[in-house]
Amino acid sequence: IRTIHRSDYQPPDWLVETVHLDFDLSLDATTVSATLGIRRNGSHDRPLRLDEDGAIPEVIRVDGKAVAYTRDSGQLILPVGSETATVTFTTTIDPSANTQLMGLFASNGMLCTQCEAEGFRRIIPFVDRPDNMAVYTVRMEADRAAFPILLANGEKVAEGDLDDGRHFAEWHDRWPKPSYLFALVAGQLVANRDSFTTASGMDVDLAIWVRDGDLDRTGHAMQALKNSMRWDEQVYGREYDLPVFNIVAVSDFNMGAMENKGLNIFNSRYILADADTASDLDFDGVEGVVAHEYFHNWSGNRVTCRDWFQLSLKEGFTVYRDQCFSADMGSEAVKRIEDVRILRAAQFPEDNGPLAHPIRPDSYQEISNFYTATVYNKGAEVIRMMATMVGPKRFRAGTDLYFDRHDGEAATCEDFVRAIEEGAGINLSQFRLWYSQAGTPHVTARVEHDDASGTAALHLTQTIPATPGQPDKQPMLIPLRIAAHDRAKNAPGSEQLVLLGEAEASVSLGRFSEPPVLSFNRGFSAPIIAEVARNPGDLAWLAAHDDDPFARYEALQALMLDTLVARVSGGDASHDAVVAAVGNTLASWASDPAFVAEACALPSEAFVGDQMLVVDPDAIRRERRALQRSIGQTHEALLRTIHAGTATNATELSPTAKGMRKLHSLALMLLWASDAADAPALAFAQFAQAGGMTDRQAALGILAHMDAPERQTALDAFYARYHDNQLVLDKWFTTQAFSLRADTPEVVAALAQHPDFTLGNPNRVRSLYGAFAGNQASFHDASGRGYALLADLVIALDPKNPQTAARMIPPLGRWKRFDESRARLMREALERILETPDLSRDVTEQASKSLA
Ligand code: BAL
Ligand code: ZN
Repeated sequence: IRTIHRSDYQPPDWLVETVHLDFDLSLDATTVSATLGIRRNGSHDRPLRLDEDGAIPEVIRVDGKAVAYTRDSGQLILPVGSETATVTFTTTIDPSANTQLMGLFASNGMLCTQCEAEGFRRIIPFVDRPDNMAVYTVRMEADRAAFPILLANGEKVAEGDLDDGRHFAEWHDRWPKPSYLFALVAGQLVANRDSFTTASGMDVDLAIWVRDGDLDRTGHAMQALKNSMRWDEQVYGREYDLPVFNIVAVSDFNMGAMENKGLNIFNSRYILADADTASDLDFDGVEGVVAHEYFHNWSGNRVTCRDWFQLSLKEGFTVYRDQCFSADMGSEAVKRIEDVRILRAAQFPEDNGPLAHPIRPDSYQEISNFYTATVYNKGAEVIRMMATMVGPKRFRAGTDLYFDRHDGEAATCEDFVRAIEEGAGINLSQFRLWYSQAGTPHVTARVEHDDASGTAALHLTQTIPATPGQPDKQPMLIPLRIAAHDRAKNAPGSEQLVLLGEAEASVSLGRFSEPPVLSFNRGFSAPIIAEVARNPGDLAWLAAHDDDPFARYEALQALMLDTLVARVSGGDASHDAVVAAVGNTLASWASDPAFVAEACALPSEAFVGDQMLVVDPDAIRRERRALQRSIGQTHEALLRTIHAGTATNATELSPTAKGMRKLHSLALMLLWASDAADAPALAFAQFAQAGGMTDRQAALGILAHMDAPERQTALDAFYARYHDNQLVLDKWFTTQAFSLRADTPEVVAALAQHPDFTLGNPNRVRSLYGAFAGNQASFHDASGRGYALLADLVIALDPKNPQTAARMIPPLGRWKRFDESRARLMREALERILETPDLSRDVTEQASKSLA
C-alpha cells in the first residue's frame, strides 16, 4: 500500500476547467456521459492522468478521436498533444451495489452522492484532487415517478418532460469547485421551503428535502440554517452567494453531513428532530451540524484546500466557527464545557496513542482515516488559541484578509496562518508548531509564595510526549489564561494571558498575604493536560468561587478525578471533599441548572482511565459507582427536591429549560446510585410520563443499568413505540450497549443478531458497536469478548463499507494502556483483522498502525 507524503506535493499536470455531465439515472445502471474541458498546467510534455476507482469508460475521446490509454495504480493515462482539449467518455455504474456509500449510491430508493474525499472518481475518471477547480453543468434524466426530484449543485437552468414517463433537469454551478464538492440527488422527496434575504439584498430560496412523513421534523434545522446565515454575515462578514440553498437528508451516510456547494447532503440524524423523537443533544447536534455545513460555504468552498494534508484548514476553522455559533445561540459556558469534554474523550486518547498525528498530517495511506478528532477538534482549538491571543477584532481582521486573499483558491494551512499574522498583527512563527507536532502538551504549574515579601510567582514547565515518527519535540507557544485568587479576601484576581513559549518559565503573580489560589487555563484556553498541585480545599474553593465558569467546572472535576484516581490506585482517599463540594454546587440548582448539571456529573470511566498509566477498568467502574453512591446517599433529600423541581418543561429549547432537563436526569442517576429502594419506580415513572425524548431517553438509560423488572418493561415499550423510526431505534441499541451491567457484552452480541441490526446502515453500526466500544469496563471485559466482537464486526463490515469499518479500530489500538492480559487479547484481535484476506486500504492502515 502506497504512502502519500505531504512533502511530495506537485500541482496537477493538467487541469479540468469545465465539466458537463449527463446522467441517465437508475438504481442499478446509471450511465454518465462526461465532457471535460482540459488545459495543460505549465510547460511540460507529460500525459493526462485521470484518477479512477472502478468506473472505467470503454472509449475515451480527445477532441473527438478515440485514444488508447493505459492504466497504472488507480489512474488512466492518456496522451494529449495540444495545450487544451475536450475529453469525452461514458461510464456505467450500479448505485444499488455501492455499499461503500462513496460516489453515487442508492439509499431507500433514492440516489445521492458522497464525493469527499475521493468518491468522485467512482463516478467518472477525473483529476480528482481539491486543487483542480472546475465549473460544472449537470443534466439528469430519469423516470419521473421513481425520481420526481432531481437536484445538483448551483441553480436549475432547465427542466422538462420526455417520452415514456421520463423527465430531465439541468443544473449549473457558476462557482468553480473541486470535485469533492460535486453532488447530485434524485428521488421522491418533499421540501420544507423558506427564504432568506442576504445583507446585500439577495433573496435565497431555502429547501430542506426529506422523505414524505419526515417534513414536520425539519423545523429546527431550517431555523438553524437561517440563524447560521445571519450569524456568518454578522460575525465574519460572509454572505451566501447563490439564489438557492438545498439540503437533503439521507439515512445511509458515512459522515454526519457534507457541504457540497449549494446542495448539502445530510445524515438524517442531523436534520430530523422533534420533541417526541429527539433529545436536547440531538437538537443541539442538528443546530451545530447545519451551521457547520453552512459555514463551509466560505471556509471550505469559496476557499478550499490545496491537498488533503490541509484538511484542518477547512475543518478546524469550521468547527471553531460552529462552536462559537452554538455558544452564541445558547449558553457559552455550557458549550465550552461540552466541547472540552468531547476533545478529552475523543482527541486526547488519539493524541496519546498509535494513531497520533499532527492536525496537518505528514503522510497517509487512506485519507478517509484522517477525518479525525485531531484534524477537526484539535484543529478548532488551534484556531481558538489564535483568536484568544489577538482578541476578536484583530482575529476578524485576519480572517477578512484570509477570505479576501484566497477567495476562489485552493489554499494551505500556512496561507491561513500568514493571513492571521498579517491581518491581526502577530508573529506566529513558533505557534506554527501546533500544525506540525502531534501529542498533547503537558504543562505543570506551581505557585511559589514568599511569606517575607508577600510576592507570589507561577513556575511553569511544558513537555510534549513522543508520538509515532516524532520522538523529539520543541516547546510550543501555549496561551494560558490564568488568575491568582486571594482566598483570604474571598476575591477573584484579575485575569492575565500568559504566553508560555519555553520549556520552563516563571511569571510574577503580585503580592498576597497568603499563597493565592491558582485558576489555571481558564476557559480551557489551550488544549493541554495541566498538572497543577492543588489541595482539595483550594479545589473546593475554586469550584464555589472562581469567576470563570469553566474553571469552576474544572475544579470540581479535578476534585472528583483526584479522589477516584487515588482510590483506584489502591489508596483510601475519602469521599468527603467531593461530596461536600457537590452538595455546595447542587445548592444553587435553581439559579443555574445547566451549569450545575455539567459540574456535578462525574468524569467518565474512560477519562478516569486516561489519568492512569495502566487502566484498571473494573476498579474504575467500582470506584466511580461508589463515589456516586456517597453523593447520592448524602444528598438524597436535596436530590429528590431537585428531581421533583426540575420536572418543569419537557420541550422548550432555552438554555435554562435544557439545563433543567439535564439536571432532572442527573438527580435521577444519583438517586439510583444511592441504592434508593424506589429508584426503579422513580426512573420508570420518568420514562413513562416523559413529555419529550430527553427525559424519556435519559430514564431509559438509567433503567438499562438496573436489574429491576422495570428495565425490560421500559426497553420493550420503547421498542414497541419507536421501532419504525430508524433514528430512535438507534437509541434503543445504544442504550443497551451503554449499560453498566455485567452482561453487556452478551447483550451486544445478541443485539448484533437482532432483525433490526444491519451492517448496511452506518448509524446502526455506530449505535451498537460505537457505543459499546465507548463503554469502558464492558468493552474491556477481562474475557476479551468485547475485543472479539469488535474484530468480528470490522472483518464483516470491511468488504461492504471499509470507511466505517476502519473507524471502529482505534479502541483496539489502546492496548499499551492496559494490563498484559488485556493487551495481548487486544493485539490478537488486531492481528486477526490483519490476517483477513483482501482487506481494504482503510482497515489495513488503521489496524497495522494500531499494532505498532
Ligand atoms: N467535509 C466532510 C463533512 C464535514 O466535515 O462537514
Ligand atoms: Zn466539516
